[in-house]
Amino acid sequence: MANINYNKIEFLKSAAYFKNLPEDKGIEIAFAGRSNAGKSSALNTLTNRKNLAKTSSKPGKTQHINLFRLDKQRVLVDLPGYGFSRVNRAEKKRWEEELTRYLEERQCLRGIVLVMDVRHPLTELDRAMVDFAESAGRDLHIILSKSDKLNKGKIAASVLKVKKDLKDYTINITVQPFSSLNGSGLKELKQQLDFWYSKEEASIGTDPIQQPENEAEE
Ligand SMILES: Nc1nc2c(ncn2[C@@H]2O[C@H](COP(=O)(O)OP(=O)(O)O)[C@@H](O)[C@H]2O)c(=O)[nH]1
Ligand SMILES: [Mg+2]
Repeated sequence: MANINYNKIEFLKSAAYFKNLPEDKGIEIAFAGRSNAGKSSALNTLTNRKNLAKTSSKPGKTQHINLFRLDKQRVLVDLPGYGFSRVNRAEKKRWEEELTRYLEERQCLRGIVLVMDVRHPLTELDRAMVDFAESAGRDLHIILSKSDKLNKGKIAASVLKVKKDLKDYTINITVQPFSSLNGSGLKELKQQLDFWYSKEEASIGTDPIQQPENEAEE
């Protein structure tokens, strides 16, 4: 299994629409979660950056799909957070359509990391996200963030509850606690990503994905 250096990451592209995404090549892993769940912090902790997400998202572009390149074949995708009250209905609808398309059609999407607050996981919108993943047949790795806010017993109870609530889904779902504050769970997260990025390595092909762009797409 590949041992990937997650610190070696560069901005690739920012896409408002599915059609603006780079060519469907290599392996993508997407991070999703409701706004404020700790997705940006988790990405920053993973990549050892102060503000990875900010490097690409200009104001007003929070609803874009941001792609970052780890190497020629491996891409990390930062999906827009959901449940954001500032987003109007039209914007929400557009986002749902683009997300559905991304989950259903993107061949190179290997797995989704879903970030949820360990203290209140599986909100209605999280459920909708899990259902999206289930109907698109996409495997999920759930990280229960902000684990530094709870004691060991309560963390274990939250993990167990999420596993139990999701036991009837047919996709592979793994669950782990995580803290961007103290780095606990980082090793497990990297192991899962290494696994996904290594899966079917032989079939990735030799063509590199496109080169990074400096200009973000409208
Ligand atoms: N205590 C603690 N706070 C966190 C953690 N991760 C994120 N936060 C805080 O939660 C808030 C939202 O985090 P952010 O990463 O921006 O969430 P996003 O909207 O999902 O990208 C910020 O105030 C973070 O400092 C964590 O692991 N522990
Ligand atoms: Mg964020």
